[in-house]
Amino acid sequence: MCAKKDEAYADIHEVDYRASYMRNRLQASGLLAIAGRKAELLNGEWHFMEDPYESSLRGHWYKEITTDADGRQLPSDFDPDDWGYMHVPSCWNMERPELYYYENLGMYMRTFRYTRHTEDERVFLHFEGAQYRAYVFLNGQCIGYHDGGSTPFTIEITKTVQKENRLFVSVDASRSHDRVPTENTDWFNYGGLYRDVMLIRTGKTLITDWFVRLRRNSGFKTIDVDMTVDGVSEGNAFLEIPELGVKQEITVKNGKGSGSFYAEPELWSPENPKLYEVKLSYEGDTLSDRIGFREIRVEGNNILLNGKERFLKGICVHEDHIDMGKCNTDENIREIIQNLKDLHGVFLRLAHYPHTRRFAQIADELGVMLWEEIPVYWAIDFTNPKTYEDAENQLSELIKRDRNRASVIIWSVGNENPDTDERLSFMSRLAKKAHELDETRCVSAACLVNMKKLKFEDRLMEHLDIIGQNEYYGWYTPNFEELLTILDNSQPTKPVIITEFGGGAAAGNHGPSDMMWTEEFQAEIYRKQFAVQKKCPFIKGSTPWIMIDFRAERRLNRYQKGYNRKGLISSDRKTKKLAFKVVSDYYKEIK
Ligand code: GCB
Repeated sequence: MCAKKDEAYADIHEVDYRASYMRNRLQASGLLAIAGRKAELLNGEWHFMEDPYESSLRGHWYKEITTDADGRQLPSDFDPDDWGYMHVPSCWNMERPELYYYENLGMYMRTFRYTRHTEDERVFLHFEGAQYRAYVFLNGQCIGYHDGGSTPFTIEITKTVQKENRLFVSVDASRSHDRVPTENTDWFNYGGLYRDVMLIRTGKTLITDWFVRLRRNSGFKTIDVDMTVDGVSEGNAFLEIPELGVKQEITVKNGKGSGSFYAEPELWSPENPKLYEVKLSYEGDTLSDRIGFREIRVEGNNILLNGKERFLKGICVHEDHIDMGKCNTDENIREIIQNLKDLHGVFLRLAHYPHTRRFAQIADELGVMLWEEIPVYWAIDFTNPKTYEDAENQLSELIKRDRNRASVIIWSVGNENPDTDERLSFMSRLAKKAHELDETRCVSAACLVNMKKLKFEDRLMEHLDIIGQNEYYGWYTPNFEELLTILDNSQPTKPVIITEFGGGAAAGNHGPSDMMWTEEFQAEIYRKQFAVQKKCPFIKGSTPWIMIDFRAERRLNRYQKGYNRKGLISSDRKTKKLAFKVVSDYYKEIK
């Protein structure tokens, strides 16, 4: 392309250079259901350059202007075809030593060829995750941007795609106060295109979203389906579950369809993770998935799975790997689940943001119940309406992505936020939204103890189905007698999960059990915690903090060295600390 007069260097005076890229926000409403679709992966080696001054955005590099209006070559500052390579998906921090701490803008570019298969074909570009904001440019046009580092987004490119394509994605991994999460977290976000990128082709009409689930309180005998379509907005859709003999017609009107029908599925549970092939077709478009049917609800202080009381024997886990960062693999997920099983556990709290879609798919198969969370963490900008929009959108994208997963039983709207009016309004709205989008699961949040009243008390609890409660007796707070007082003072009318407790230990550091940072000290905290927790009738689950040590830039003492060491397993995964056995012995005992 050539520059218009004076266009080439105008950018150096432009302050609000991001504004022009922020017209088409990619959000939950445009997210495409991809289950069973044939995706063409755009993974592999992309050209990449770190761009800490955001020159690519300021200078509109995606337009690739190399000559002026008179055809004279410009001394341009970019040369994407000459940049080095970065693998997609990956976290750039783990790919090159000099990027270990890099959290600003990274510019990706790749070319791809496209040949239309059918006349009325529609084409979508789909990203499973880009940390944190992604600006997407195709063939010299800005086609949209997305906020939120852990949820997927889709852009239709039917009109922009050509035979030969140049795709630029600027990924901004910086932290700021108005984002979700905000700038201070006890983990490292990493940066980059760290999940799959793909092209999806459909016909003129397509199913954009579906929700298939067992209806609560139906005696496990009613399946409900909702769907949304784009294109032909009236017609008949068909839902099939061959193993159950289900062939159901669903009427679509104004782009939406709903149906309910009788079925008696074998119920999904950790002991019997039964999944059914489910297929939904409409106007030549088909979605298919393996879906489990189960009921989760609360009654008084109890959590009931398929009508039976369950104690949720669990543990928290971050999406963090010593070599891959946040870039997760099936093998890694299976290893985590194996560790959970070695602990005699059945439940994982996926902290503190949505983990890869593959997690819940594998948990469905292997019979693990999940708590999924959005990063409304600590000191979020609760008074900022844009921050709320971002949080609600991340929640909606997560729920749309995973609501056909039997393994997911709880949506969490956040973690450890102080009980202020602004936070109550922000988070109760999120809880309401989660209930609106999904009437079949429980909504929770990990709350703080009211230390003034020594009580589990938080105004948000009224809006939750299950109360998550973090406490660090034995570590940040010393006196276990006080924990007993707290439990005595609390009369929750809902089930409580102790969503965090634990302490730090450097793997291999041994000593007396009163010496901090030793494995013995950590193990002793667990013994004391369980001795207290098991006396408390309203505690219906526990998720100790945490399965594996994880990267946290704020942890800088000689034992931590940039890692939070509260894991039961070391960061290199070679050592199970002494506390692992304490948890495993305790869970083995309880039903
Ligand atoms: C917490 C946070 C968690 C931290 C943990 C800790 O309460 O929820 O994100 O990592 O404590 O280790 O202090």
